Amino acid sequence: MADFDLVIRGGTVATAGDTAPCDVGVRGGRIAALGADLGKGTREIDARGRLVLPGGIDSHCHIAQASSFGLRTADDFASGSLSALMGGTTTFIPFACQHRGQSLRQVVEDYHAEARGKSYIDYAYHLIVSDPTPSVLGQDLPVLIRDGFTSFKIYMTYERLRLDDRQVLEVLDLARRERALVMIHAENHDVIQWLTEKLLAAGRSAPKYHAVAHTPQAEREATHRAITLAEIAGVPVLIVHVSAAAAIEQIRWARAEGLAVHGETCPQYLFLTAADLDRPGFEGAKYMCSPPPREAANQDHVWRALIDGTLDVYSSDHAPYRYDVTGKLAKGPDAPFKTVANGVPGLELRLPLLFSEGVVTGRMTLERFVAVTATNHAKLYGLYPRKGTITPGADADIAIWDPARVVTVTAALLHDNVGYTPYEGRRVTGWPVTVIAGGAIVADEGKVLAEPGRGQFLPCGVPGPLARMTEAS
Ligand code: DUC
Ligand code: ZN
Ligand code: ZN
Repeated sequence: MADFDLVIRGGTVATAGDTAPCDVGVRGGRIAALGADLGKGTREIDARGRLVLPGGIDSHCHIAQASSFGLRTADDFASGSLSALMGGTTTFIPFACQHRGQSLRQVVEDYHAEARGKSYIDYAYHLIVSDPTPSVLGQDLPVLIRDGFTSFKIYMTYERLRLDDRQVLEVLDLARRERALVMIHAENHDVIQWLTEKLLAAGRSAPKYHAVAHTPQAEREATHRAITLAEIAGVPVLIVHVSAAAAIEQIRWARAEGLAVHGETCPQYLFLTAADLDRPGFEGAKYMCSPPPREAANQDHVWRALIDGTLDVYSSDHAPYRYDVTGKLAKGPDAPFKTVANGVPGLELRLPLLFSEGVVTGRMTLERFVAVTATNHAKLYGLYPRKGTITPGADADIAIWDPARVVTVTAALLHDNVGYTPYEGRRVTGWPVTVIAGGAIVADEGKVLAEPGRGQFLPCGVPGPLARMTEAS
């Protein structure tokens, strides 16, 4: 009789803390043992020459979500989770998005119905709170937080989602009382509106002007204000999709003041630039997201902040809209930039892009890669140590990487429903060739070996910063 259901033998295991040659024994869907020369497994994987990493956690993606203009994202829980899985991500945390007037509890029920039977990977939800009425703050949110929805995103811009400063304070105060984590989209709404109106009045309506309207100063000011409001409310906060060097400086300042301010960035701020929005014709629309990709020189600042710990997590902000009338072209091929759906896809390439440009180049350690792609997400959102690491007792969610595999990216290779990738034609080195979720081999050499619906809903615990997480890994 075998000792384990599965043994991954001869690989190099990396966590956020260490890298070492080590076998991994899996039993009952969990990691049962780490060590040299483990006993026999019913199944065995020869991982010689390979890296054995925790499956990625993508804690910022928009799946089966309706925008405030009524457009629906191109990916549902089946295509989105499959795309994540094939890129080495084994847990994702999309949003259950409340539009104004909607009951938050009903919104959560609706997303549960969307995900059930479809997701290939385990999932949790953040809530998007756009209507913080007294009953939402006093009744719905406290109950939802206790049910495992312990993080929520709020917006300082977007006409139909944004909260004013007083509402932001009220949400932060509730988060402090109930031990939840607030994620803030920090851009100054009035600045963006004012610049947009001036640009459009001058006939500057092409996609490239989106990056002009969403100026870095608007991000810097709102980041500072978000930090200040969290300081006044006395609660940790996470600034999501940080793009501008000037916003990063605000986070550094806050940390130096001893404030519990966390930061997230995304592939589009490391690998795309504002020049991508100026591609011929209307092609720039494919690269439009908020905040937008910045000038080329800005990328270095984002890299440094992700490497030195100023930014804690690296997520995709996968917000998939096809380049057709269901998405980017809904208002026509010449629509003014302000009417084009915001968002870029990135679930599947998030990890390979960072591995190739970060780890393979020697810019980022393997341990830091694991921290910003998996471990810190689990800690931040109360899923650690069940998720995000390789340790006895953790779920056996593992991506086995061939660190030398060279892949040329093309949309046809990907499993989302977007039809294009902003990273078309790039060559990446390193690829997650075998993916294991809950102890089962769910993907191998490009083949999908799992069924939709195997993924389970994960209630989140107390977010790390609220549980006094201070450790920087
Ligand atoms: N910006 C967001 O805030 N959300 C989704 C996509 C985007 O570009
Ligand atoms: Zn956002
Ligand atoms: Zn987003």
